[in-house]
Amino acid sequence: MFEKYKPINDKMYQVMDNKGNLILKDWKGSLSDKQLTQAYLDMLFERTADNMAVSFQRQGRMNTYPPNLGQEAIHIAVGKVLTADDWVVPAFRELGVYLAAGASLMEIFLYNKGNENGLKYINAPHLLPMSVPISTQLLHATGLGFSINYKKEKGVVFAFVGDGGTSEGDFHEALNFAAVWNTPVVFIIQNNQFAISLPVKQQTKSINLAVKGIAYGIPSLKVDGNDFLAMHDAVSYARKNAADGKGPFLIEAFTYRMGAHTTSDDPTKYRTKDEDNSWKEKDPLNRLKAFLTKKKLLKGIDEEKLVDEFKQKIEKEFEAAEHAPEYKLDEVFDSMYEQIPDELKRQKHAYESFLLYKEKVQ
Ligand SMILES: Cc1ncc(C[n+]2csc(CCOP(=O)(O)OP(=O)(O)O)c2C)c(N)n1
Repeated sequence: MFEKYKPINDKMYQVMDNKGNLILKDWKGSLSDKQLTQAYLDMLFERTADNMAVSFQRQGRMNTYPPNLGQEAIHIAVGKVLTADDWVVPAFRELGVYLAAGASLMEIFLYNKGNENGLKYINAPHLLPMSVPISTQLLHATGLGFSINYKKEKGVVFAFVGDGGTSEGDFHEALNFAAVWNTPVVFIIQNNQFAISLPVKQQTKSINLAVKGIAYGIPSLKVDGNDFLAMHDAVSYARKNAADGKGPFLIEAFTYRMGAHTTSDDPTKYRTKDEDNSWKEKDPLNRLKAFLTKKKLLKGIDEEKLVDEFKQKIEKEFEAAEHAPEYKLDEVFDSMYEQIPDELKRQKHAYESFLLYKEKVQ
């Protein structure tokens, strides 16, 4: 299906242009009109929640937050192909995927308020916690894939990493072993052009990031990550490939982080207005919306009213996070070892003394 898109030729798989017109004239997707419309609404929900998360942080009600603005097509495409048998191994910028896997917004807000209970994902048993140490999660993904084969289970692992993460040794080890052991892992590189302030051109001399998979013997594809239709084709194919026992697949989702790296970052320091504006034309929501509008699929949908309803729902989830109980100190120390080592006991005691001191001085 993707023979024409060899990474070595740097050809990117795209289905529609920036105005929602089909580039591949005889293209037929696998989603119904209803599912396509729902995908757009899911992207809209992700964007609304993401914008509100940034504003909660600005109001001083939440800690640092990594915005997802511009990367929603990747997330919702994966959300649409996930099955209950599949696993999600995140980095930290995949909001729509966490929700599709069953995490609640309340949990996500809770985590970003510094409460680790937010990583429990009560209704998402196959979603791993976000991974702040860059690329370490990919080794877990390969291990999970190995265990699926070993236990003869069904299911596929979706593993995420950023462009910057491809420079870490863990990325290379994970890909190598995933290929050698023929593990059912779909690696998705969200190439959003920057690792904080470092542009991808200074990250690697490779022609693109998809070729890195080819080097390890993994079929790989560069995809327009702002084109929902292309992303959905790619992740559906990769999932089937893995589920059929054909091993890992790598997707470079070519996109742009339209917001800041996190709420502590100021991107105007390292990129230009022109660059930002050129990517606004490729906004993934506008593109899918234009495609659906041409097919008259958005008739009868009052977007403004819908966004208002989304906002009320999101506000409720945030308030629930604000009223959630504090986590117990024991939880910070007790989960790693069966028997807590002396050094950790010492640290726990020191921390307890600090908390008592804080209580006294407040
Ligand atoms: C091992 C490690 N090194 C450095 C950092 C600091 N750090 C946090 S995010 C980041 C950039 C990550 O960029 P990328 O992988 O492209 O993902 P993006 O943030 O663009 O989604 C860095 C260097 C870290 N968290 N972990």
